[in-house]
Order: sequence, then C-alpha cells, then structure tokens
Amino acid sequence: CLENALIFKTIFFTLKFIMPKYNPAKIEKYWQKKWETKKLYRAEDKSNKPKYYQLETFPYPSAAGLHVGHPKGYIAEDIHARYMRMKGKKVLYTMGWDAFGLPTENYAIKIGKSPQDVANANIKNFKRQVKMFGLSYDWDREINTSDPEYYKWTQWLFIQLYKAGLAYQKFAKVNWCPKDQTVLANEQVVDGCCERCGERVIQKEMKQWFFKITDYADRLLSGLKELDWPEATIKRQEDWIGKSEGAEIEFPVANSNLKIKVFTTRPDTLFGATYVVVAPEHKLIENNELRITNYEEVKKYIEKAKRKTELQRKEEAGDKTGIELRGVKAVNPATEEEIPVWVADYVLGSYGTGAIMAVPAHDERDFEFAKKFNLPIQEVIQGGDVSEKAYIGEGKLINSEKFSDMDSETARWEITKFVGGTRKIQYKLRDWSVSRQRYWGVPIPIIHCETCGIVPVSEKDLPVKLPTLKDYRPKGMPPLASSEKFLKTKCPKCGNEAQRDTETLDTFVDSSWYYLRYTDPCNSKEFADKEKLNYWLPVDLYVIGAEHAVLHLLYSRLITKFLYDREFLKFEEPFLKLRHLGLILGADGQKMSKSKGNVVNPDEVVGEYGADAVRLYEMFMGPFEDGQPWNDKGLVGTHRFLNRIWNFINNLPAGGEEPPKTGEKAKRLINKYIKTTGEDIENLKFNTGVSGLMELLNGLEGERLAKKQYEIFLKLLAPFVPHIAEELWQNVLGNKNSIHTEMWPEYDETLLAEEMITIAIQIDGKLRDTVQVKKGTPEEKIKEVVLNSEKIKRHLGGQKIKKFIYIKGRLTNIVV
Ligand code: ANZ
Ligand code: ZN
Repeated sequence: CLENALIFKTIFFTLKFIMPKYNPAKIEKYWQKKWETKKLYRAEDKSNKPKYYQLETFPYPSAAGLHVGHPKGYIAEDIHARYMRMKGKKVLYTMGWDAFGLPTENYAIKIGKSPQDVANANIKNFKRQVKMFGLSYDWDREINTSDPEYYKWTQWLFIQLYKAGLAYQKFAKVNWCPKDQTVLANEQVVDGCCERCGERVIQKEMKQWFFKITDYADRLLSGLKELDWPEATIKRQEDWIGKSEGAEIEFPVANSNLKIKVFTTRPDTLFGATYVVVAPEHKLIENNELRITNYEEVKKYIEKAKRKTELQRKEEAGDKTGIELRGVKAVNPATEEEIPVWVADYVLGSYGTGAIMAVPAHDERDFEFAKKFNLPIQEVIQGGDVSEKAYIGEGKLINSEKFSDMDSETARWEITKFVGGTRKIQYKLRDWSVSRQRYWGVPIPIIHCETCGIVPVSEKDLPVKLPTLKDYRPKGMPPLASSEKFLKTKCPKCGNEAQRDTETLDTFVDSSWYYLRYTDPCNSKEFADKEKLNYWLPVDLYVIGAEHAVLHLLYSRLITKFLYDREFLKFEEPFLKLRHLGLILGADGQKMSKSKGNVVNPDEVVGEYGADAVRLYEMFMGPFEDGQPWNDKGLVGTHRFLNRIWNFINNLPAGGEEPPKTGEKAKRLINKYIKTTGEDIENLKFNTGVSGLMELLNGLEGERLAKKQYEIFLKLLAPFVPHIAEELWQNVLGNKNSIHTEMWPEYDETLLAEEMITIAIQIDGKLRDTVQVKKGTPEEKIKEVVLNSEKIKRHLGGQKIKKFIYIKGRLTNIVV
C-alpha cells in the first residue's frame, strides 16, 4: 500500500513537472512576437499562387478604444485569411486607420489637445488592442488617412475628379448644425437634430463642393447585378439610387403663357388630376405675370417650410400642410378643365420638376391632402374603393374618355403621347456633398484666383498639408481661413496673389479609395502601381457592418468606376463578395455603449482568459450575421475547451505508430471534420465550425492516435486559435516550421460515404474477434467477412458450424 502511494506520488509529480499548465498570457505574447519578426503574414506581390484579397472596414480610432464587439469581424476575417493561406492562396489582409473626422476633433476640443495628438494616441491604443488578438495582418501595409503620404492621393483624386468635371461648386441648401458650425450630411441628421451633439439642425444656403455621382446613377444601378452581396443591401442601394420611369407633362396656366411642368410615374391617371401642387421653392411663385391674390399668406407659408429639413418634409405623415395660390388656375391637358394650384411642402423642390399633378383617387399623399382641404377626388382606375382610400394599383381605366377600358400599362404612354408629354427617367440619388467647414480633414487642393477663378493645385505641389493651428475651433467660417500663412498663396496659372480653399473633405472621400492603397501603400509616385492594383483587386471578400449598406459602399463603387474610366483600373466593381456581421450586444441585450455601462473591455477578458479563448467564444456565440448578447459563462466554456485540448495533446503517447484497428473510428472522424470545418469557414459559419471541433475532440479523447492525426487535429484548430495551435504544434509535437504555413489537410471522399460499425464475433458465446463493416451491410455479406477472419479461422480449426446467429448491427455468434 505504501509502495502504491509512492508510485502514485512519483507519477503525479513527474506529470506535473513535465506537463506545463496552459498559460495563454505567456504563449500568446511569445508567438505574436515570433510571427511579427518573421513577417509570417506578409502578402508578396510577386507570387505564382492565386491571390485572395480580404478586406474589413478600417476602424475610426476613437478615444474610447475597442470594446469586445469590435474585433468580432476582425477575428472572423482572420480565421478566413488563415484558412485561405492554408488552402494555398496568397492572401492580402491588412489594417489601417480612418483617422480624420469630426469625433476626434470634437474630443480634442473637449480635452484641450490637438487633433493630431489625439489621433496618434488613439491609433496607438487601437493598434495595441488589435494586436492582442493575434490577427494575421500584413502590418507593412498599414495606412492612415491623416498621413500626408496618404492624403496627398486623396487630393490627387479630387483634382482628377475636378478636371473631369465631376467635382464642382454650387450654392445649395445644406443641413447646418449651429453648434458644431458645420454642414451635415443627410444621414448625420437624426430626427432633425445633429447626430453628434443633438442640436436642432437648420437649413442654410452655402457654396459647397460636390461630386457628380448622379452621372453614374445608371451604372451604379446596373453594376449591382454582378455582385455577390446580401439581397437586402443590394435593395438598399437600389432604393437609394431610386430610378423611376415616368413622363413630364405640361399644365398650361390659364390666361397666361406660363406652363407648369410635372413629373409623374402614372400618366395613365391624368384624367384624375384634380389639382396641381408646386414645391415652396418653385420659381413659378416669384413670377410677376401671375396674379396671386393671397401672396402675403403664401410668402409666410414658404418661410415656414424653408426651416424644415427635407427629411422632415418627407416624413410628415398625417399632417400635410399647404396653401392655395388664389387667382391662379392650371389646365389639365387631358380634360381641358381648369383646376386649382397649390403650394405644399410635401412636394420637394429638388426632385423631378418640383411640381406634381395631384391624383387623390390613386395616390396616398394626394388623397390625404385632398381630404384635408376638401379637393375633388376623381376615380380613373378600376380596382378599389376610392371613397375609403386611394387605390394605388394599376388596372382598367374609367372616366378617361377614349382611353377608358385601356389597361394602365398601355394607357401610360398613349396618354403621354396624346398630351404631348415626354418619357423621362428620374433618380432619387443626389450629388455627393464633400466639403466640410471643419479643421480635422484633408484640405481641398483648390486655389481661388481673382483673375483665373478656380484653379487646382499643381500635382507636383501635393500634398497641401494641413497646417497645425493653435485654435482650430469652428467659428462660423472654416478654421483654415484663420491662418494667413495657409490662406495666402500664388495662383498656379497667372502667378498673382490668390487664396487657398479653406474647406476640408468629408471623411467618406478618404475611405472611398483606401482598399486601393493597401496594394501599394508606400508608393510616392502614384496612388498605387497599376500592376499591383490589377493583381490584387477586386476585393474577394469584404466583411462590413450592415449600417454601411449605402454611403461608403456607394462612394467606393463610384470612385472605382471613375478610375476605371480613366484606365487606372481594369475592373468596375471593387467588392465582389460582401457579407455583414451581427453586433455583439451587452450582457443586458442592448447595444454596447459607455453610457449604458454595459461595455466589456477586451484588455480585461483577454488578460483573464487569453485571446484564443475570446476568439473562440466570439465565433461560438451564434450565427455570424446575427447579434448576440455577451455572456462571461460562454467564455469560461471556451477557455475550458482549450485546456482540454492542451491536455489532450500533452498527454499523447510518445512516438505512436498508426495503430492498426483502434484507429478506424478516429480516422473517419478526422476525415469528416476536415471537410466540415473547411466548409464552415468558407461559408462564414463559424459557430458550427467551432461546435464541430468540440465534437471532434469528444470523439477523439480516449482514442489512440498516430502523430499525424494529432497534427491534423491541430491544423483544423489553427485558424480559430492560432496561438495554442502553434505552441502545441512546435513545442509538443516538435515541428520546426509554423503551423500557419502548413497546407489544409485533404480528406478522403470515399471514407465519408458510409459510416462503419463494429460487429463482435463470438464463438459459442465467447468473444473472439471484431470486424468493421459498413452500416447496413446485409447478413450474407457479414457472414462472408466473419468466416474470412484469420482469427476466427484459427479458432474454428475446421469445425463444422451448426448455427450462425446475427444480431443486427451488434454481434454474430457462431455455434459449433
Ligand atoms: C401623379 C401620380 C398619380 C403619381 C398616382 C403617383 C401616383 P417616385 O416613384 O418616388 O419617383 N412626385 C413627383 N415629383 C415629386 C416631388 N418633387 N415631390 C414629391 N412628390 C413628387 O414617385 C413619383 C411620383 O411622386 C410622381 O408620380 C408624383 O406623383 C410624385 F396615382 O404623379 B405621381
Ligand atoms: Zn490666376
């Protein structure tokens, strides 16, 4: 007994001594450093392997740093990138910083530092946090949009667009935040308030720089067809571009030579047009020829409407306002009847012709308006009950003179022809406003000269550097205007004194081309080398939040098409395959945010459980495209799983040869999961990928494996948990090269086909052997296999068989 205890103690201590504990903190740092110094993840430009370009949205480095939700997409892409490398692809996968922008500037103002310092500190912190996760970026390709070497090319791009007539200045109504003293994009206005500071947004006329994206409307629409993107995202781009086919029809103004031109998608309803509505901005109202008898009242209405944003006007459901232009009548060109003319702000000045023919019987907005102001409702399409509500469908025409009985489809163009209208295609898409009156952005590379007008900066003088300003706060005019040194310059054309443009570019311009720069980030002669661009691009996989469905993706597509037209690129669409990811929510099921106090800091969880456990947990939470609440228990679970793997590999018997019989089950299991794990990664089904690996470990524990099988097991794990896999691969299995340069294992198709079962063979009730057969093998065949077994032959020794009993799927008993 004493002896036993001693042996036990010795084994225990030896084990403890030879088997180190799983210590992620130690091995993760160690391997990250090794990989980095070896430049293991460098994407070589010249390589005969097929290329694969993976992109993820480069982050805007905020002062708050990362929360655990941010890396979800990075981890997923990293797994995919590692897998692609193992499949023999040359992968371009890298990281950068979308560093310009309002939040950094506002934060810098708040804490009294320069935006440069704030941005640099933020980037440093982001980089440290990102690196913690062991992501396989090619860090030599890191970019930063606020680096002059980068924005030199943003300015160059602006100049190219200007020279092509696609960047222009015009007076336009803009959303103006009185507090931030800046123009806001429509999307930055939430419920009529500034997205950043909550201040009520007002409308202001200002001279602005625009990119003429409308020139590309049709191509931006048709290009969507060739893309492997989520359907909902394609739909949102289509809706944003908003193509409408219709007609322009003129309504003469009674007793004058004036005409009101309307745009309609339903000319088939013309006989039902009982009044005309013009937008408050419409030129007609200012025309002296008209005798508007209630002009003062109309003026007042217009003033009020001008204070609303377009979004407010569009969304004011159920509360339409308007006023009749008294003393003015229009003539319906189909019925030749005189009808009233109204001004109402539900008609927008910037869409179509800024005037509509109102058909209350068949248009919901007109119906609501007609009910409110007691205007006539005339049914002209059969199919609904227009005393109740508008019937907006198509159908047979009625009350339409010679067009009655025709169907909408035909009548549309027949009626257009009849009244001398013209077919017309309209887009909702507006030109892209790109200038901002703030400091922390790319200076617009334009010079204003009194004699020559607008002159672009010579390309050899780029970049126009953003000067360091003591006071960069907005005070009603762009901060750059307060710097004499920046402002004053010579006109490149005539050499006279001139002034620089003082606005900066919207950050969406910076990010509209960053994926091009990754291919050649240090090029000082071009935005990127043509050969490199056309080797790496288009992007093969872009993982991005669904909130980017429109702006960034649309702008990037525009810039790509433009550069294609200028023959820099050989492709027209930048992102072939696009996938969205779901957000990680706080433990309370709400969006993670500081104000809700539900933020989980990656420094803490990585510190406690290791990056591999966090990586695995974030992938295991649920379907990648769904959002899931954070749960520490899940993290404990993946950490435990990694501990089991650690022990499983560390306990392996030394120098195991492939065991002849016991290996069959393991062989089949491993074979199966080579296939499913690979497919799960390819399809971004990371959660089933992880559960598959868990099943695999369950099946393998207790089995005797050959060294090669342990190796395959680690290879399947490697993309998910790169650190522990590398440690076990090199330091336990004794491999010299990195597991991350290994090929993904092949599987055997034939082994997948059927599941094998083990049949026990007894002779007179005593177990003598077992055989493996395919599940469902008929008794006849089994008998043949059993009687062919060498062991059984030996045991039978030629005795006569009295009876052969087979219990399906389990055993046979041979009675002699
Ligand atoms: C008469 C009509 C009858 C209309 C009917 C619709 C249904 P989309 O598809 O969005 O292009 N419209 C035209 N210009 C407008 C403007 N500036 N502001 C607000 N509404 C405007 O919609 C086109 C339809 O929106 C047009 O067709 C017009 O109303 C209205 F049974 O004309 B319709
Ligand atoms: Zn000049």
